[in-house]
Parts: sequence; structure tokens; C-alpha cells
Amino acid sequence: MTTFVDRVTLFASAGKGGDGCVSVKREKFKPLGGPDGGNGGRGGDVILLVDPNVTTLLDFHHSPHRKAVSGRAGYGDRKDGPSGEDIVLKVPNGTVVMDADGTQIADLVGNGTIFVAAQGGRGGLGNLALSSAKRRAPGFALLGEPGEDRTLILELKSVADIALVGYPSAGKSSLIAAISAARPKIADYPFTTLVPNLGVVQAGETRFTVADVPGLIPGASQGKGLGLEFLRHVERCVALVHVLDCGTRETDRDPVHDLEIIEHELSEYGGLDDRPRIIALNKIDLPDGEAMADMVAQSLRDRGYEVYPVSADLQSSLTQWHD
Ligand SMILES: Nc1nc2c(ncn2[C@@H]2O[C@H](COP(=O)(O)OP(=O)(O)O)[C@@H](O)[C@H]2O)c(=O)[nH]1
Ligand SMILES: [Mg+2]
Repeated sequence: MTTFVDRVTLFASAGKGGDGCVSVKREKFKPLGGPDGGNGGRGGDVILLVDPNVTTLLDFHHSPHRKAVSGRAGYGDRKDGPSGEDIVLKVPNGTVVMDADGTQIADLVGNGTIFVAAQGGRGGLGNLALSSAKRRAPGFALLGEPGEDRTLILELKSVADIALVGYPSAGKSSLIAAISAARPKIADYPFTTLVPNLGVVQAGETRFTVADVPGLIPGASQGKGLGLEFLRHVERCVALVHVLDCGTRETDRDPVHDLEIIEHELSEYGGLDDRPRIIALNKIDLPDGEAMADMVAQSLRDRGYEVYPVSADLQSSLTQWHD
């Protein structure tokens, strides 16, 4: 079974605060020394941090329970207990945080963005801090507060300027590999890609990011295949590139029909009408591919699309180059 990993549940337990200490100063010949019990240490927080090197939420899928360290109890001789250490969990850029009901509480965009998923408990006051003019030597201290325990849903909505959409095996991952330094998995079976690949493209002075949106098939908007899970990655992009397979051997498919199917899924998902579309007619290194691209390019341009015939497969196009 395929496991979809860019939506995970995180059980975050912050550290408990340490208890305050009850202690009385002991000095020779002074049986009634003052109180000197220190405070308990603060419990550690569970913190989410956007890290550019993290691209999936896979780690949380494997270990969803994360716990920070508790604060230590205070000591005598006016010493406070040490605080518990925070744990910092690295998450991908574009991680959306929701509570257990699915209500969004944070949207973590931008490297270095921080979110406290669960706050550590405060340490309890020791009897030194509790002493006052009226109560010079309290015989008690306060307990540390419990740390927050939260169940959160994390969902990744990729942050990319351009989203590549298209049928499985149309060549989206290949195109990312061809135009950026990203090295995604490429294979001639569908659903190779289960999380979007992100690539950074440098074109002259312009730098932009591209995401490969996998899993779009007819009926995706009704939940077929991996359904709409993937379409949320398109939400943040400024433009869409349709990667259309001009070399498919499947008889019930052609680039124009594929385009209509994908557009239908996009419109069912909604909210994407305002994004400009560009078309890449892919696999023109194949003889049939080139013929097909020639055949459909003009009619797509007539519909108002910007159309580019391409070959995303470096190996194939290089071979052709040398022929
Ligand atoms: N001949 C040829 N094959 C391609 C081209 N682009 C992709 N492919 C092949 O098509 C298959 C699917 O490619 P992939 O990039 O994984 O498609 P994705 O599912 O859209 O990401 C792989 O076997 C690729 O090598 C191309 O321009 N020309
Ligand atoms: Mg792919």
C-alpha cells in the first residue's frame, strides 16, 4: 500500500515544569536559618522550525510522538532547577498546522519560521521565592505546571512559483530534472512521485521555484487515486504548466483530451482559474511525439495558450542531437 506522507498527525508533549524546593538554610549555631529552596526549571517546548533542507513530513509519519524534556526540581541553597531542553522539529517550507478538528492555526512559510507546537510548563516557586514579610519561612513550595499536550495535524502545501501538472508519466519529474538541479525519481510507471519535487530554476537573472504535482488522474477531484491530496500543492503557485505527453501509446488519449481532463479536475478543486497556464508539449524527441505536437500546437495556441514543444528526457534528446 502506498503511504501518503504529506499529511501527518503530530502528538507534541512539552516538558513539565520542575517542582519548587522546600529547604531551610543550615548554618552552625543558627538553628533557624531562612528559607533557601530554589525554583523548579521550566519544561522544554516542542518547536517547529522551517528548514530548507527538509522536503517532506515523512519523519513524523514514522515517529509521530515527540516529547520535550521536563524541568528539574529546585535545590536547597538557593539553587534553581535547570530548564528542560526544547526540542526543535524541522519541517518543510509551506507546512500548515491545524488542530485536531482541522482548523488551521499556523501557516509556516519562509525558512527559519518558528511555531511553538506545545509550550513547556512553568517551574514551581521554591520556598525562598514564596517567603514574605508575613510568612518568613514557608514550609511549602509550588509544584511545577504540566507541559502542554497537543495533537496537531501537519499538512504540506508546497511553496513554489510554478506548478507542473499533467497525467502520470507525462514527464513532470523529467522536466524538473532538466531545468533545475533537483534529481527526482523518474520512471515509466505511474505514481512514481508521491510527494511533490521542488526545483530551483536559474534562467539568466531570474530565479524561480518549480513543483511537480503528482497524482492527477481523471476523477482525482472525486477522490480517485490519491485524490485531491496533491492539488493543495498547486494552491500557492503563480502559474501552472501543463505537461502534455505527445508520445503516449494509450489509444484513448491525446494531448488535447488530457489537457481537458486535467483542467476539469482543476476546476472541480476550484480557486485556480486566475492562474496563467503554459503548455509544454513533451516527448518531441520521439518521432510520433513530434508529429503529434505539430498537429495540436496551433489549435492550443488558438485557445489562447502559450505553447512550447519540449523534450524533457535529456538522454533521448542528446541521442537525437548526435544522430
Ligand atoms: N522519450 C522521452 N521520454 C520521456 C520524456 N520525458 C519523460 N520521459 C519518460 O517518461 C517516463 C515518465 O517520466 P516522469 O518524468 O517520471 O513522468 P511524471 O510521472 O510526469 O513525473 C519516464 O520513463 C521518462 O524517461 C521525453 O521528453 N522524451
Ligand atoms: Mg513524477
